[in-house]
Amino acid sequence: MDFYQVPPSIGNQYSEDHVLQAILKRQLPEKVFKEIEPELKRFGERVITELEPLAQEAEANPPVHVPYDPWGKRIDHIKVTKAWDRLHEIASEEGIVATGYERKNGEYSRLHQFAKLYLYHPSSAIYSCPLAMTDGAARVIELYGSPEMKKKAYVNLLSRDPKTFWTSGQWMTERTGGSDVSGTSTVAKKVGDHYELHGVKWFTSATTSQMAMTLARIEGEEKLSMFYVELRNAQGELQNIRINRLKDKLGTKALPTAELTLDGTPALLVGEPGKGVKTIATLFNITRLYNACCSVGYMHRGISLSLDYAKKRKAFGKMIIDHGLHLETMADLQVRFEACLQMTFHAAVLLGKEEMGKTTEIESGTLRLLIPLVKLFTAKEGVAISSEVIESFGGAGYVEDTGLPQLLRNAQVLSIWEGTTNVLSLDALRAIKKENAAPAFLKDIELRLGNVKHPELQGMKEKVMKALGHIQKVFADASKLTEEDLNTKARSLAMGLSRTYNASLMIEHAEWGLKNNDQSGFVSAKRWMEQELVHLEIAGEERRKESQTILRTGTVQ
Ligand code: MFK
Repeated sequence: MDFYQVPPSIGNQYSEDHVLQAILKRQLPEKVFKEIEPELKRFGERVITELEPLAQEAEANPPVHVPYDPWGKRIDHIKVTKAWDRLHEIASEEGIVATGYERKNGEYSRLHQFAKLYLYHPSSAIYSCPLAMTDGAARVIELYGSPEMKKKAYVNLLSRDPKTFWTSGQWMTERTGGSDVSGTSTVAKKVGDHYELHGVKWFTSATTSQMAMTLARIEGEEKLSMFYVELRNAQGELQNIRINRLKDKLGTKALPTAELTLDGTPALLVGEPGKGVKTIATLFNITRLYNACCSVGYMHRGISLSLDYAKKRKAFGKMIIDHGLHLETMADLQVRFEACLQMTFHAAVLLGKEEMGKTTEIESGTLRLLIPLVKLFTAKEGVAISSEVIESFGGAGYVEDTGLPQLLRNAQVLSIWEGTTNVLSLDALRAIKKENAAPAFLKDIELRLGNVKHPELQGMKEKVMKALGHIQKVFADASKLTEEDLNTKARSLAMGLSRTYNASLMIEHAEWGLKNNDQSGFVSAKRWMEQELVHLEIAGEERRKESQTILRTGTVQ
C-alpha cells in the first residue's frame, strides 16, 4: 500500500501551552487569572479554527497597488484580501490593543493583553504589525496628544467596534537613514495652525492604516520633531500622499509596506519641537515589546508543529521523537523558547506596572534596559528556532504548500525592523551609560534570587551570582575604555545580560513550580544553566585591527 505521511496538526493554543498557563498562574492574582482564563481558552480555539485559515488566505494573496482608476485618475488604492480585513475586525473585537488601555485588571492588564497578542500573532499573517504601531501611537497620544487627538484618534485606536477601529503607521525610515534616523530629510512647513510635510518615506508598514506617526525637520530647526498624520480626508482620498510602490519583501507578504511621497501632507506636531526622537521612543519601546511577544508566539507555533510531527513521523524504525538526538534537539529549542517567554512576559508585567505608576525605582530602571534586550534576544532566538523547526521537517519544511517556510521568512523580519540587533545593543548601552539603568537591572536580579530558598536551586543561584560579578567588573572597567571599545562590546554584553536575566527568571519560576509539585520549570532551568551565561571578549584597538585583518579591510571612510 502507498504511504502518505500524516501531517502535523495543533489544537487549542492556550490549552496546549503549559508554560504560558504556568507563567500566568504565577504572575497573576488568582482572581484575575480565574477571570481571564476562560477568555484565553476560547481565543486559543478561535485562532486555530477561524484565524489560521484567514491568515493563510492573506499570506497567499499579497496586497496589490492600484495606482490609477480605469479613467486615469491617480487613486493609489491598495487592494487587500477580505481575509486581511477580517483579521483587522477580529483584532478589534478581541481588544488586542484595547485590553492594554481599558485597564480593567489594573497593572495586570498588559499581561492579559500580551497573552492575547501571543495567541493572535502566529495566526494573523502579521496583522500584529499594524497593531503594534497602533498600540505605540495610543500611548504617545495618551502622554503627549492634544485634546482633539484624545477625543478622536485615541478613541478609534482603542475601539472594539471594527467599523470605527483605526490602526496607525510609524514612518521613520527614509532613503538616507534606517537605523540612523538623523538623516531624515522630510521637511515640515508651518501653514496656519498646522504643518505640511514634504519628503519621501522609504519603508512604511501598514499603509492601509488611517493615521501615522512620523518624523520631520521643521524648517529652520536642527533636530527632528514628531508629527501626527491622517492619511485620508473625509472623502477617503489620500491627503497629498503618493504611493510610489509596494515593497517586494522576503516575508510578511500579506502586510502592505510602501514607499510614499509626501507632498504637502497636513500634519500636527506631537510633543515638543526638536524632541521627535525622544517622543517617538515612547512608541517604539512598545512596538519593541510587541516584537518580542510575536517572536515567542512564532517559537511556540513552530515547536508545537514540530513536536506533533515528531510523534507522527517514523524514521530508522521508530518515531523520530524516540531518537535521543532528536529529543535532545527539541528539548533544547523548548528551553530556549521558555527563557524568551519568561523574559517577554516579565517585561509585560513591568510595563503594566509602570503605566499604572506602580513600579519601584529598580523596576523602572530595569524596564528601560529590558526593552532593548528582550527585543534583540527574542528576535535572534526567533530566527534561529524557526530555522531549526524548518529543518526538523526535513524536505517538507522547505516546501511552500506545507505552510512551514513562511514561519522562517516572517521570523527573519523580527531582528531587523524596530532596530537591528546591533542598534538595540547600542540602545542597551545608551540606557546603561546615559540613564544609569545597570545598577537597577543588576539589583533586580539580586533581589529575585534573594527570594529563592529551595535547596535544590542554590547551585544555580550561585552561578548567576558569579555571572553578575563578571558583569559588574566589566562595568567597573568600562570607564577605562574608549567609546568605540565599549560599543564594540555592546552585542556580547547585551547577550550576556539577557542570558543572566533569563536565568534569574527561570530559577524563580522553577521554585514556584517545585512548590506546586511541577518539576518541569526546574528541569528547564537546569538545562538553561548548562551554558556559559556571560562571555565578553576584550575589545580594543588591537582587536579591531585583528578584525580588519580577518576581513582584509582597512578603515573605510
Ligand atoms: C510583529 C511586531 C511588530 C513590530 C512593528 C514593526 C513595524 C515596522 C516599522 C518600523 O520598522 S519603523 C522603523 C524603526 N526604526 C527604528 O527603530 C530606528 C532604529 N534606530 C534607533 O533606535 C536609534 O538608536 C535612534 C534612531 C533612536 C538613534 O537616534 P539619535 O537621535 O541618534 O539618538 P540619541 O541622540 O541618542 O537620542 C535622542 C533622544 O532620544 C535622547 O534623549 P534626550 O533628547 O533627552 O537626550 C535619547 O535618550 C532618547 N532615546 C533614544 N532611544 C531611546 C530613547 N529614549 C527612550 N528609549 C529609547 N529606546
